Amino acid sequence: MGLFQKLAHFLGVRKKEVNVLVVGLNNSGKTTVVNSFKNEENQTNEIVPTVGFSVERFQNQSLLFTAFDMSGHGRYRDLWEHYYKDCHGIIFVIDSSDRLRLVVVKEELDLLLQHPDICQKRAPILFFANKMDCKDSLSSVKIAAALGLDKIMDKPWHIAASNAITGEGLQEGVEWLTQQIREMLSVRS
Ligand SMILES: Nc1nc2c(ncn2[C@@H]2O[C@H](COP(=O)(O)OP(=O)(O)O)[C@@H](O)[C@H]2O)c(=O)[nH]1
Ligand SMILES: [Mg+2]
Repeated sequence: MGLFQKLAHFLGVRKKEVNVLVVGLNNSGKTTVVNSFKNEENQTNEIVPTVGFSVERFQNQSLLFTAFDMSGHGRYRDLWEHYYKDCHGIIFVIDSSDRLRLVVVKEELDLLLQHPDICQKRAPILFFANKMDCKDSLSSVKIAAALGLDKIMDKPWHIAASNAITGEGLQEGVEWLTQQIREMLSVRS
């Protein structure tokens, strides 16, 4: 069974829709990650366009992925924060070769973690230290340290180095996220 099918399979037995947000700065690799989850059949892809801001949504069975860029100098913040309320899990994609913008990534992560719709829930966060194949990329350990991930106490989190183009590292990450969402939903029901 493929990666995505595994996740959809266990979630498919549930009536409830499960929402996974895919966030990160522009150019980090979100669209590439989401595309790697798609299979040929049974997929819908909706792009919600707004001037200067777009949201990509992709649904398969009861699993809905919503991806957007955390950029635009905060002008579109209200538009993307609107999606925080209903999310069950978050995939945070980082370009690990973009050292200059790591400080911006940290600012966005801190704002995400402080947001009222996120800080109240135990939604698991999967970080992809993406573009691990690039010459200048930082290791996942260094990214975790730069972002202060060890300070996240109230939510399960995990960081995996990835290459979204070849798919390397994606499976490990998604398996972790699947397990976490499963536990979270079974505790609640
Ligand atoms: N070398 C390398 N390039 C990547 C990787 N993931 C994405 N890219 C490239 O980075 C660029 C931005 O990717 P995209 O998925 O559009 O980023 P988004 O803006 O976050 O949706 C594209 O040219 C991708 O082909 C990766 O793991 N390694
Ligand atoms: Mg994109």
